[in-house]
Amino acid sequence: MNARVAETSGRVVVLSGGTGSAKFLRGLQKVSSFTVVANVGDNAWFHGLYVCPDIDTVTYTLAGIADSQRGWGIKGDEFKALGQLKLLGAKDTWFNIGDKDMATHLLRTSLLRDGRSLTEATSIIARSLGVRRWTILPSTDQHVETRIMTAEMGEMHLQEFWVRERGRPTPTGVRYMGSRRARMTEEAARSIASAERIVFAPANPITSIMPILSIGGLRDALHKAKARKLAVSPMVGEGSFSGPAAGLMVARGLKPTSEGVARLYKDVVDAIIVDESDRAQADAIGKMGVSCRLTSTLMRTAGDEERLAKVAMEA
Ligand code: FO1
Repeated sequence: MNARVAETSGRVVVLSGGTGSAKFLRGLQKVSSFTVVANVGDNAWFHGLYVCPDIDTVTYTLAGIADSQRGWGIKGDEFKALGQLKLLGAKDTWFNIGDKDMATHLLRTSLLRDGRSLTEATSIIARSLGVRRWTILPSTDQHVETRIMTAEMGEMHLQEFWVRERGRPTPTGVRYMGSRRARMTEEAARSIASAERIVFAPANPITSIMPILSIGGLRDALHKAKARKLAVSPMVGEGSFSGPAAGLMVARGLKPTSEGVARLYKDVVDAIIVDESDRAQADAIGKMGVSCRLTSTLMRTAGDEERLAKVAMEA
């Protein structure tokens, strides 16, 4: 392991996506040290820069500089460079990269061009922003891309589907391009193998957690891990807190509910935390061999975030 990458902090590992996961991690920050194994399937190239939205959302959140209202980017950021790019006729200016956020992508891209791995670049950026107690690890150093098949417009990158097309085309399928060739990083493998508890954050199962599980070696590593493994369901009723989870679950032939999430994760988790309003699903989940813990999963306040994190540490 490179000397610049911090040793795994604590023995709690969180598999994480972006917005929903960030709230949960903000609560967990008050309760425990942890290592994040982050999704990379939403990574994309814009204006020659390598943008890693989920890694950055987690980094900015743990650094206390995230725009938590919007759910992505840096609070108080401006979009002057993007405005100038629009003026110059650049393409793909629908993806709103802020000026300070752009500095992250500039540094990361130049580190990658200098031969550093994504793991090293992530560590350097996180440490520069003051994130020391928590370790953020990309699930792989290779490029993996979540691609959405749609009825109206064919296949596209997740960011094109969600941001450019505002999630409007009907999703008919999902694939994780490059995931079969990609290998989990040594750092992620080590943290999973030595974890006492592995938590799947309340993240979009199809665009945040499944791209992580699709990476070579990762599912096996979870099977072998001695840790208690539990998921926090992002679904309440037939919808999610944010993002396109429900439509994408239906496209994968799953119920857009916590029961559907449990079916997706049943071979890799021992337990799932489900919103108490969905207690009617507890029996079906139990029959899958996954134990079901009911509690309020809403995270409206900092107190809610911390309380849910505590439940996830005890369940
Ligand atoms: N989401 C949007 O809905 N619109 C945007 O313009 C946008 C820009 C953006 C820039 C940097 C970044 O790190 C994230 C950004 N996101 C934006 C969020 C992102 O599209 C997704 O929510 C995640 O990739 C899924 O976790």
